[in-house]
Amino acid sequence: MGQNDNGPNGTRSLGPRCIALVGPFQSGKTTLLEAILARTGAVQRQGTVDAGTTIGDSGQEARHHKMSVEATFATTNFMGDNYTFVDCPGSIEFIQDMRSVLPAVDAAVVVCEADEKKVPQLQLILRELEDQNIPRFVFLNKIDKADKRVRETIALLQPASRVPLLLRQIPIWNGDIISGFVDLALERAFVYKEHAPSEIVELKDDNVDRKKEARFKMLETLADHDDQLMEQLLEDIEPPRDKVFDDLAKELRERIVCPVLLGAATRSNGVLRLLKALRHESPGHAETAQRLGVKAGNDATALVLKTFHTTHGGKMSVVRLLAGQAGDGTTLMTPGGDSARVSGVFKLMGQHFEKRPQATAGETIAFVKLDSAKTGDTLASGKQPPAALIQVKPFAPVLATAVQAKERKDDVKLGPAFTKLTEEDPSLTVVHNAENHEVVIWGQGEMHLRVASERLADRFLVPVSTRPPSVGYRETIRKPITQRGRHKKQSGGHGQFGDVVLEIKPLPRGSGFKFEDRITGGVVPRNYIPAVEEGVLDALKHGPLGFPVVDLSVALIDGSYHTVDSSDQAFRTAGRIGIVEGLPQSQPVLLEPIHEVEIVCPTEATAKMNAILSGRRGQILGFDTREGWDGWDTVRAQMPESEIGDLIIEVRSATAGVGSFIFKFDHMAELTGRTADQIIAARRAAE
Ligand SMILES: Nc1nc2c(ncn2[C@@H]2O[C@H](COP(=O)(O)OP(=O)(O)OP(=O)(O)O)[C@@H](O)[C@H]2O)c(=O)[nH]1
Ligand SMILES: [Mg+2]
Repeated sequence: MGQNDNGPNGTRSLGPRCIALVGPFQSGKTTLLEAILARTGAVQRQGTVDAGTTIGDSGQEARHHKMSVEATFATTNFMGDNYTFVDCPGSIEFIQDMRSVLPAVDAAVVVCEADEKKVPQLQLILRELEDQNIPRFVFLNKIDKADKRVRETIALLQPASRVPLLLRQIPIWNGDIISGFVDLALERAFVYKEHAPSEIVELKDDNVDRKKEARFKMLETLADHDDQLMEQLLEDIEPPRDKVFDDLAKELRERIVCPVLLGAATRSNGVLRLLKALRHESPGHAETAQRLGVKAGNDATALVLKTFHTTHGGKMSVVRLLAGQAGDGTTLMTPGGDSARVSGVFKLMGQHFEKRPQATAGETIAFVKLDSAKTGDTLASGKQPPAALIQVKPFAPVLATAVQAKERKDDVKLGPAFTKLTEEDPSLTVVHNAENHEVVIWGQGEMHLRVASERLADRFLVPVSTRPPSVGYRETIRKPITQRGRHKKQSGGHGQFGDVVLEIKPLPRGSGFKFEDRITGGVVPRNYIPAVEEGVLDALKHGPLGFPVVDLSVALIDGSYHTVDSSDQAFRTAGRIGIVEGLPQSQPVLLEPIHEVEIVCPTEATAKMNAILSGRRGQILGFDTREGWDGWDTVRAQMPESEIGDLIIEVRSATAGVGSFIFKFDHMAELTGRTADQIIAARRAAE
């Protein structure tokens, strides 16, 4: 076999590796994992996504939707070394799992295809890798249905990467079909075999020149960071093969190039070459630990990549052990000072776990019942709490749904289920609205929320129903009024008597509510006044239009009492009556929340954003280029909350899935006319 089989590092093993498979939606990551597992003998036969037989999508929700919805781990062995591959979801909505895993991997394989529409997504993913300094290969997949030159494809994909995409293989065409490839570093030609290693063949004449040219291009790019190689190229000296492999490995590790390999995951084409490139060129855990700033020493140090709860109760923390050893009985501490004892180490293969003895540095394994550990946590075995190696901040949520247990008896199970749900996926947040008792799950998109409610049912055994969350409408008044509120009841012995006169006045937007006591001469005794205010506040929870009333002042200016029949209760009722009778005459008006929205999108979609925002009663505040993002814009606008509800769906469809936004409350604005009438009517109908 060729030089590459020993590799630039000879036979020295770098220990167990952890490699992420990432890339745009549906590019073939799960299929590639399957091909890798079949090629390395971890599975007997390569499963397919369509038949629902892959390890990567073995989770219930992934199977159901035929797409990955969480990171899946599978450990295998290749040429004597332990490798854990992490199949990450491609959908932007599930990108959080990828972001939690990336910091601890040695390298990523970015699986992509020659599809122009997926370039913005590719850019987004490469961006994460660039920002986190992760060495990365591109695996140009689906080469079996390539309909353009690979060189054209590279040109198409290049704008998504800040570093050069370095073509390492060129295809061998047989008519319209790619039948094999030439490895430009090995200088060998291979013919693809379905589900078997490619076969070395003689390089044919017409490919010799193409190879020469492409190889020169590859070397030229490498030489940009290697003066010696540049000199050799200029002087027409053929660089030694070892030198080329060394440069490939070095420049990958320094993240100044991104090598591109070709293949077809469904046929297992190009998979062995990919594995060999990973073996010889990707860094090992020692380098990864160094990148993360792990202190040298004997302590076990690990990062939690994912947390999940099995139906049978156990919490699993998938960790990458970056240094030291850990097994049953090892005590690990979080940066917060909580400690937990490892009581079970498992090797992962999709949904399947296999108990195993102690783990050594570099391995990716699952620990059970580390109750205090969260995804993203640094764990260490020392006496002192470790410093956190990383901080992964989830993306801000963009879509919400209100949820309710389908059966009342499950209400008590909801709280713990939400805790587990958000522990598993930190890009979901659960918000309890104290005002209307609504429970709202916030997430990254429609599918994300759908999977969240499926998970509540499947994993945590609480079936839920969902509906759009209510909008934070309010109402206020436009006209001042003075209103009497009188409560008098004579029933049998003890009666009830309370009598107040309220001066009700509008206040400027954002003032909230003010209560004033302007009683003179004790016409309402002091001790009843708090009860009047309580009654007023109670009535303001539900104004004449059906919403909480804000931005008004209520002054208690007059009233009367009865020495026997007056009570707190009677004055509370009187205060309430004053408001209930007064407000309808004060020209109530609906208020709707307006948020400031900041949309980010590729520049070609900016005009579409303009139209989307205008169509949703948005007021554009300005456009700008997105800082640090070539080819992207930022659009700022003010927009009613009711229109933000499903805004993300439209934004995503106008941006090939990559547009997003953040928003924050700005002000309440009066809403009149037909839209207001409809909202008020809907509210009445719901009551
Ligand atoms: N023709 C062809 N189709 C492929 C290849 N690899 C994957 N596919 C198909 O592409 C589709 C998506 O494959 P997956 O493996 O689920 O892709 P993925 O990247 O894991 O998808 P997500 O995880 O949902 O982003 C499936 O229908 C695969 O059969 C390939 O090499 N050639
Ligand atoms: Mg997948």
